Amino acid sequence: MLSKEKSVKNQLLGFWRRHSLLCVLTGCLAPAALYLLLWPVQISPQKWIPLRAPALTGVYEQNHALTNISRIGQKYLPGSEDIAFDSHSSAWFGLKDGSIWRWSLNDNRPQMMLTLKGPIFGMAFDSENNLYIAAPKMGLMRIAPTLETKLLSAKEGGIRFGIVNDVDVAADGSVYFTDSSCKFGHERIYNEIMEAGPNGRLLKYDEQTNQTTLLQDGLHFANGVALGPNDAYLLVSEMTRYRIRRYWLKGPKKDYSDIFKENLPGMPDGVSFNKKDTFWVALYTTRSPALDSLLYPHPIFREMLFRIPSMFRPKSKPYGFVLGLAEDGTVTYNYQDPTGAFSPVSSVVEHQRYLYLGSTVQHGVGLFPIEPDY
Ligand SMILES: [Ca+2]
Repeated sequence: MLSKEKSVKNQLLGFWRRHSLLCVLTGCLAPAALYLLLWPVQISPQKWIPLRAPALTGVYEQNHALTNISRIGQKYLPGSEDIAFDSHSSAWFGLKDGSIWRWSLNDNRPQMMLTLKGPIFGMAFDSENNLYIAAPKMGLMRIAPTLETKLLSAKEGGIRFGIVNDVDVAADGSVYFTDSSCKFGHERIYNEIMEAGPNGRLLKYDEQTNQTTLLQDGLHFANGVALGPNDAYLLVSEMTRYRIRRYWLKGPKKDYSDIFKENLPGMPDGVSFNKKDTFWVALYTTRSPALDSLLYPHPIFREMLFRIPSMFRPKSKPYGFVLGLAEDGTVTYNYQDPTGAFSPVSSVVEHQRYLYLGSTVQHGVGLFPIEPDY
């Protein structure tokens, strides 16, 4: 009897020894798998299959034009997403801490002018030196030359702006701006990038009537906005679709929208026009094979990634990238920095044959002489 009990005991011990690892793994992995697959998330990603990313050859030939780019205001300007010039050629910088700085020709360093609540994402002057601000925590704002500050618009159609991102001003005083998300606020930018939904809007603010008008919704992370020649149209970057849209303001295509540039080699952020012949485009990141082939086509993987703590999520590769586009969308300038020393580039503004590069992360603003030989 005793030997039979001993035998059963030994069999159980043997089974445990043989399968203990399996039991432990099953006990740990099953809840982890259930968490990754089923835990509720705030995003509702939809399937999208991007076009094959263009190779960094030809018009996108890899180069080191922006490597070793010089910087200005390194001690004073951490995280200046955008730059704007007033009619006196003073440069104005909007920082992620809400401070706004001016650097005049006579100053040996930038001066802090005022501070708003939350980060500054976009800036543009009108002809009377009123500074319009895309301040995602507040909305669309205006700062008069006296520094008097006014909130102009915070919602449209009853929907509050989530991420007011960029702004430009037409010669007639109309103010055009983007809201990247009607669903998430600026503290949840990652959510909007992962959802990559049609939550962005292009809007117009009319100072005379104090009215905000929706020009186009359904945009995918509407980001940079820039008026084209004679204010005939606007360009709007759609960051999570790797493309730039054109919205016509005049002519036979008025109120019609089409694609200006498709399948860019990265995510477009700020767009500006040099008032002559070139649109400057800041590419925030290059294309990620994992995003293009796995995450965008398969929403379930985006949901799983969303459930992983942020510290364990893959980071985008630092890469400096600026494109110049002609009025027909042809690439005319291609400046890159594969080392990513000054990246991500969030805005590019031309002034007196220099490019000023903003970045949400870098200290100081990049300064680069325009050279056509890259
Ligand atoms: Ca932006």
